[in-house]
Amino acid sequence: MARQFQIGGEFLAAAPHGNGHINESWCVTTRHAGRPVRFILQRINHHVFKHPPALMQNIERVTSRLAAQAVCAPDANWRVLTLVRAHHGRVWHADAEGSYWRAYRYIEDARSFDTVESEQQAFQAARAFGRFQKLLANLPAPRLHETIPDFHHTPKRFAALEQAIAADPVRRAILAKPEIEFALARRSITGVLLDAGLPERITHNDTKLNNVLLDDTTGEGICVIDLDTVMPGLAAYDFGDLVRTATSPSQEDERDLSKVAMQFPMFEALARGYLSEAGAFLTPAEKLSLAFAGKLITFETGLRFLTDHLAGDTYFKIHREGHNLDRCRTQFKLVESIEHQEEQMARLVESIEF
Ligand code: ADP
Ligand code: GN1
Ligand code: MG
Repeated sequence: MARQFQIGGEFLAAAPHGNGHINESWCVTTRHAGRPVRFILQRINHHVFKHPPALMQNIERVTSRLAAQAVCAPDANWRVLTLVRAHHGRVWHADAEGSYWRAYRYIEDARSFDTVESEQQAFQAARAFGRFQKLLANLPAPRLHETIPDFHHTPKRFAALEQAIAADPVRRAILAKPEIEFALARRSITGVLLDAGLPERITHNDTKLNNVLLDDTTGEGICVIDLDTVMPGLAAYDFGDLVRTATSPSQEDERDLSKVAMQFPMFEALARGYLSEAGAFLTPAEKLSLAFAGKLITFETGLRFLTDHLAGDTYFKIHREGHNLDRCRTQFKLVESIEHQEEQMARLVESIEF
């Protein structure tokens, strides 16, 4: 597959790369003028992303826009994902089985983290996503394609859970009773962001900590990656998913729930990092929505894991029996932890000047 793209040089190796739940990625190494050069090759999951060419058009527009702005800021250290074209000139290649592929140049001397290790990392990650939103705020028309319609429509996610409970196709509802009850008791929060009259922005929508690369030497957040879900959304979704993935020291599938907790200093670092960039365009109402968004997106992600567990694990890749239920449990534990600190979180966000 690597040979379908304009990566040149002599093919040396390819190995699976990353921990994503949806697509498949490989790191490809070739030799150019005696030196190794790396690329990321990805197969897009077309069961999840139904129109890969439209998705790739979004990514092409977004990366071009970011690259154009990088030219205007030559002293900035941030970098932009660069697509590598296939030999026929498009930025994707469809194989004989109907799968769509793409390639990016590898961003060297930087890496992503699955769990947060320091406040500095939280600050840097949030700052990079805030800058990403800021740089895309005035993307010229047309509107980006919705690569997954209603992606963060929490009431629809809630309805999907109710349907999975009713259908119970693999008879798992009985063993997930505590999680189902936890979810059903919180229906009233599902519509809060949608009903708040917040403006539509271009958002990333999958801002988990491992979707930003931090510089190996300086720790600076230098590149936002995983752009499949970049589309119209609410600014709060991106901040919320950062709270979900960068405030607890635990893995998303940790089985020891005593390790799962929203650490306030990490939240503060996220809020300061995000607002240091996004503060330039956010309205007061959007700023107010940030503290709540962490709880909502964590809850929503828990709903999605629980729904997939009940449906028989058809969406998220799993690596063990009950994996999605374990993931759901960490999300709900984190929701509880946030519930205990909600007021303090809101006060902190309010107090940050920008
Ligand atoms: P997934 O949808 O599987 O999460 P990602 O696009 O996030 O796919 O890529 C998986 C991992 O590969 C990332 O967490 C990151 O560590 C690495 N990665 C992706 N793209 C690049 C790139 N251009 N340069 C360096 N590393 C990358
Ligand atoms: C998926 O592709 P990946 O692993 O970055 C999912 C996100 C979830 C996340 C949970 C397209 O993200 O929405 O928040 O898993 N992506 C899609 O870890 O559904
Ligand atoms: Mg990813």
